[in-house]
Amino acid sequence: MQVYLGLGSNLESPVEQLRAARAAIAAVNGISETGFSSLYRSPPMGGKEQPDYVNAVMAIETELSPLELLTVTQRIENEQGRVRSERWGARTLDIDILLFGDEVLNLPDLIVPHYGMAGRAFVLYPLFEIAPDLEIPTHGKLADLVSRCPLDGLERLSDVA
Ligand code: A4P
Ligand code: MG
Repeated sequence: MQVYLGLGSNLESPVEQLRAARAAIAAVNGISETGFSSLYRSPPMGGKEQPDYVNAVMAIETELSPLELLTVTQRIENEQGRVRSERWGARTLDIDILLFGDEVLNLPDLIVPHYGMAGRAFVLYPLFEIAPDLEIPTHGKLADLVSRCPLDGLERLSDVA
């Protein structure tokens, strides 16, 4: 199954967080990496006083079920990402399952397509970079979503994580 993951971090070294997350995800049995976007910086969505985020999108092929994949991504968040933060809301590592093939899932623990993705520049632009022809279930063409989505301060950082 072709899957897209959204990675985000606003710890002091978010680039390192994303690098570690990418390696950890790619090392899982039943997952292989098929693409990785540039890194992008953006101001925190939601207006809370916290550091800027670094975001990226990773493409994988997986034999895991959606819930198995969620267990894996949450384990990686816990093991490598989440450390105690004094600031409420700041993230060392957040991994969102954006798309799982063209499945539409409304499970108690897993909503796919990810509920916020259609309006978030820090998801849409990196996704468009690696999969410009995507059709998002229930939302339509990715290219149309991107063209309607203001940058909101999004900035491309570098070509490779
Ligand atoms: N869950 C349901 N659907 C999914 C899915 N598709 N992928 C459930 C992953 N998880 C999913 O997640 C809470 C619960 O969502 C999980 O237990 C899972 O069962 P969480 O990661 O523990 O909590 P969260 O991330 O704080 O909540 P939420 O609502 O997912 O926050 P967001 O939407 O991820 O936003 N600003 C910028 N610039 N860049 C960012 O990346 N990220 C956030 C977090 C806020 N502002 C940001 C950014
Ligand atoms: Mg999340």
